[in-house]
Amino acid sequence: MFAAEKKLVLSHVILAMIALALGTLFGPIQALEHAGINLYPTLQSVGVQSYYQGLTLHGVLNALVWTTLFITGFLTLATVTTLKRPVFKMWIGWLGFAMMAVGVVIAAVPLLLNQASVLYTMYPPLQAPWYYYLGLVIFVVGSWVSSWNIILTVIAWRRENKGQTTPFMAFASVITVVLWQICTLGIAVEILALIIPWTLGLVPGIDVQLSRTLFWFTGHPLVYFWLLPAYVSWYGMVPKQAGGKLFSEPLARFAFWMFLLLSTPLGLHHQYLDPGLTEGAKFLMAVLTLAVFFPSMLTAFNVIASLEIGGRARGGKGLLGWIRKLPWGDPSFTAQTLAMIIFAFGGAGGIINASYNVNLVIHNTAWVPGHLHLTVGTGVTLTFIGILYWMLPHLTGKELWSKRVALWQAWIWFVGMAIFSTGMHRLGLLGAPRRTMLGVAIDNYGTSEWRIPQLMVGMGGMILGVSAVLFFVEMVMTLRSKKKAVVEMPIAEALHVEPVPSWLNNWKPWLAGTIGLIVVAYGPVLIQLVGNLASNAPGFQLW
Ligand code: HAS
Repeated sequence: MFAAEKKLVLSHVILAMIALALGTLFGPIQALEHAGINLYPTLQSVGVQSYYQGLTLHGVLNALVWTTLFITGFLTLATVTTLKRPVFKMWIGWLGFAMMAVGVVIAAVPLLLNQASVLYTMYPPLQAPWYYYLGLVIFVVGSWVSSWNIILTVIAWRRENKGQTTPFMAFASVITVVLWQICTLGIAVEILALIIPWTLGLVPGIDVQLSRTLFWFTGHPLVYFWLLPAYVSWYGMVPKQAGGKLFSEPLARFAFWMFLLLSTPLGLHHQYLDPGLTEGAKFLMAVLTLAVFFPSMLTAFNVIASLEIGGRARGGKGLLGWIRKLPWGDPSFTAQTLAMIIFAFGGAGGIINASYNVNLVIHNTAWVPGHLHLTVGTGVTLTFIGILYWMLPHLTGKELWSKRVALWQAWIWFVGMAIFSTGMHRLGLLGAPRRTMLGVAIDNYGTSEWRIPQLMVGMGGMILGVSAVLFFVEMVMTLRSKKKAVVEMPIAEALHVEPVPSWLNNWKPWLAGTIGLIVVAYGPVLIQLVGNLASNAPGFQLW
């Protein structure tokens, strides 16, 4: 079924994996640098000029390109399969994919030439050539085009099935891409109205604070754009893989609405320490950030309850005996469940980050990359890897090459990340800065207490490198395999089939609430920043 759609999705997934392969290459190299082994002088002979160029490639390819391509492909597949309906228009899907591919190629040129080492946050006044930002715009617009196709598919289905409730995974996919549409308006305005005129020399300078604020308007909900597709799988697929059912579908739908409502008006929690933004606005966004804890806890409860149903259906007894009975021999299940466990620690760290005064201790320290590797680097990425363990066979009709290798890969990632991010968190608490060559910095302003966590970062990074190699070997060997297999998408049933209340099936109030909250939270901030516009910062290339 859906041969044409499968081809489209496979193209997304393969390009996503190529980006991940190149991006992760720099992970162990950076980790080794933190442990005092600096390979960058050697890498100059192959064109990588500095730690900062490597870090930018790592961040852009992993956090932006791998995630966005995988997500648009995966959500397209989840939508058409659960609606049992072809995609709205095939050509729209290919257009979106082609734009993303072209955008990546354009942005890759200055990145590889070391002209765009501005890190993935691209904070002005660091300045890359104009065509780097153009490449990013084309990439993001491509992801919009793919998202519109998902939205139009669901609209068409709703017309054809009047009065019926949209199946959960299609519903959750649409919420995710609508969130993406709304939140990327920030970065679109930043690049088109501020950065490109500035890089072309059409204006004397740039307003640094306004551009940072527009960046985080997108940059925070971006993390939920990464996370929600993982939740689509944790709610919609993992319960089936566990041998059970989804504990409560209405609760899952409610959590998704809450994410749509609350994801965007939070960006200032990345800017607590920025001057020129009012305390009131920072306080409001701190409160809203802590409110996101609520749908996250609903998710934890619902997902763990669903796992328990599965474990007990497989014969698990006692308070925790069901955990042992879960299908730990299935690499797709194991990778995703390990991702959940690691994510719980990342989420707890997020609450620490969000606490206004505690943020003073960790902001701009190595703690933050510790947090982001638990969340996007594992909660999300290891989940996507787990999904690929059934999805690649599903798309290609080929059997997964080796279950055993895939299982080792997941466990090695889990152990490597636990060591790596504990090292990063400790370094942060000891005051080590982020985005800094720590191996070099220790001679100037480090202390002997940094030594052990630095070694943990180096060691954890190498272990993660081994896991990444196993993953890519698994994927390449599966693609080359001659063994045929028919693997279906796992779709979980709900424990109780109950009618979804109309307030959970009606877009209008939720969209109105989302837009209203954004206006309340960001309106005064933007009015103040635009009112005091200071387009005076020249561009710098410090690398
Ligand atoms: Fe964050 C910085 C606050 C979640 C990613 N975050 C970052 C950055 C990234 C990032 C990339 O308030 C760095 C950006 C940069 O470069 O500067 N974050 C939070 C909060 C949450 C949170 C409150 N972050 C995420 C997610 C991310 C992500 C998700 C990516 C996917 N974050 C911050 C703040 C900063 C920040 C500040 C700025 C720091 C600074 O000063 O610069 C929350 O949404 C987290 C809630 C989640 C939970 C976990 C629930 C657990 C679940 C799993 C349950 C299942 C289990 C399995 C346990 C509370 C759902 C059981 C299994 C069995 C077998 C039984």
